[in-house]
Amino acid sequence: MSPARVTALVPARDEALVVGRTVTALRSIEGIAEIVVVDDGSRDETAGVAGEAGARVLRSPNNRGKGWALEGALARLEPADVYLLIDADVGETASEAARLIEPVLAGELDLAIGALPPLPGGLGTVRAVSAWMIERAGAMRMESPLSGQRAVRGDALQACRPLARGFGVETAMTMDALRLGFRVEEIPVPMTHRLTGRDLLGFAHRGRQGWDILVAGAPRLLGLR
Ligand SMILES: Nc1nc2c(ncn2[C@@H]2O[C@H](COP(=O)(O)OP(=O)(O)OP(=O)(O)O)[C@@H](O)[C@H]2O)c(=O)[nH]1
Ligand SMILES: [Mg+2]
Repeated sequence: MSPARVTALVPARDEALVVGRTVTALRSIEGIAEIVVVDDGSRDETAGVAGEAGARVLRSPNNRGKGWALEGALARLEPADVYLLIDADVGETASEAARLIEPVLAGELDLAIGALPPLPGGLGTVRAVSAWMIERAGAMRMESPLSGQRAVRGDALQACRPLARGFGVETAMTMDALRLGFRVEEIPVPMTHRLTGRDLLGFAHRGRQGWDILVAGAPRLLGLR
């Protein structure tokens, strides 16, 4: 039997400062066949830095948001047995993602979600809304419902397509996977990412996240999707 094909997908927008370290760390994980950086209309050198670090780069000239960028990448890529989704801003700590791949490769889980140590930052409102929706839809209590660090079996990810737009992608994927009966668990991972603070930009970011999560989650809660 040939080994399972694992593809890493790294959504990135304006991450030139860190994406190189993330890609390098992913390259240290055994068994990843391909690392694909999904650069979504970055205004900086993200694509060049990612390519130099050894990633394949799928680049879109316009910004489509995280979920649709990932959906577009899946449509273009050769199917994989397992996908590893890793945010571009986790840097060196991406090497810890091996802990997410293992239970999926072992057939123990269909979707392994990385629970990162809590960072100070926001008020937790967006996270609470996401967690509430997931609990309503799938009776699972989550610490890190917004975590973009996840390993997922190819068939489970296919069943959750089309992915929700923008920052709704994680919440919707978890709701869909639970509804469809896939085995979903959180795995603690000692990873970190860029801290979004309590300044104006931080609140704008959270507003966008919250909106995307409501737009993705509401139809699922109402059974419309
Ligand atoms: N492809 C794509 N990636 C994006 C887009 N916006 C953000 N990303 C990437 O998605 C990942 C998560 O975005 P962040 O801005 O770090 O958001 P977050 O970590 O969920 O938010 P906080 O926890 O509040 O900091 C990062 O790797 C971003 O570069 C986008 O429009 N398109
Ligand atoms: Mg982040």
